[in-house]
Amino acid sequence: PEITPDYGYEECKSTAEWLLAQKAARPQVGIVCGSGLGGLGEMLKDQVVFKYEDIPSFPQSTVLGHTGQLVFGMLEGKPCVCMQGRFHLYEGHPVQKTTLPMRIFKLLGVKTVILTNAAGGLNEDYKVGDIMIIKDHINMPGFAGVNPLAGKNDERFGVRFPCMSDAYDRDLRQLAQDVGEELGYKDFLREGVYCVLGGPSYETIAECRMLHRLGADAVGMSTVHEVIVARHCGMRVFALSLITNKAVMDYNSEEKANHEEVLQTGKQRAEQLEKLVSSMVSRIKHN
Ligand code: 6GU
Repeated sequence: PEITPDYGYEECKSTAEWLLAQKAARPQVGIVCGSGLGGLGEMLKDQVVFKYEDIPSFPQSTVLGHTGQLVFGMLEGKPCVCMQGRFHLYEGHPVQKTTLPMRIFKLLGVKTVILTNAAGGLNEDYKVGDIMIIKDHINMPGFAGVNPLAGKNDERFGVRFPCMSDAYDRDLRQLAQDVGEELGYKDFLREGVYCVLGGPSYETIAECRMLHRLGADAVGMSTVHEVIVARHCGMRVFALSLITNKAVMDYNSEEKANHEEVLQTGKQRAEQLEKLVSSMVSRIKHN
């Protein structure tokens, strides 16, 4: 009989066990690749690859620039799992479904989650191609009650009211600064606040101005919900935005946000972003 997915503990557990039974090695680090940034997955050695459609209870990815596969393998000698393609609210998934992979990561044994995304720059100092270390977020859909933890809480994952003031691990952010400096990335490495919106339409000029005034440095359509669920179940989190375009803040501007520009910028800076992440992974310690 068809089982209605509830995205609960038992369902996550059986998916994790199914994956491990297919000779996937227990990963310590879980990586989520943003639009056009799936190249990280190709850096893994000794790969075991699963198409999302073949994984029990796994959602399907529908966006151009997102491959839709889960890759297990070794990065810098550490067992990792990498999502090439993630799930977004704008695809029509319920928010709990977009974050299901985080709970599967947890049950696979992941200790640290690294997320990447493409984002629009709101901070006027930011340039296209900048890499922003996320230090905090604004969960705009959360203000309207869209939170992946809404509903019955399962204590096996975490507490009813999880803290979010320490969501973006300070030590990992420092590590990124150190590694970035060593790699010579100082001129384009930033640290700032990421604001998530539901999408899929890009922001109006008035919306960009509002978000900027509210303290957001970059705006996008992902990551925050995954971070909330990852923190709820006690994984460490690190996240990066690639600034693929500048959010339009001026009524005289001729610029228009578009997905092609987002993917194009991703291509130009992807290699450096991947190098930053892999160098970090080589230095992450798990006790
Ligand atoms: Cl300008 N806005 C949003 N919401 N997401 C983006 C973006 C802009 N650029 C890349 N992703």
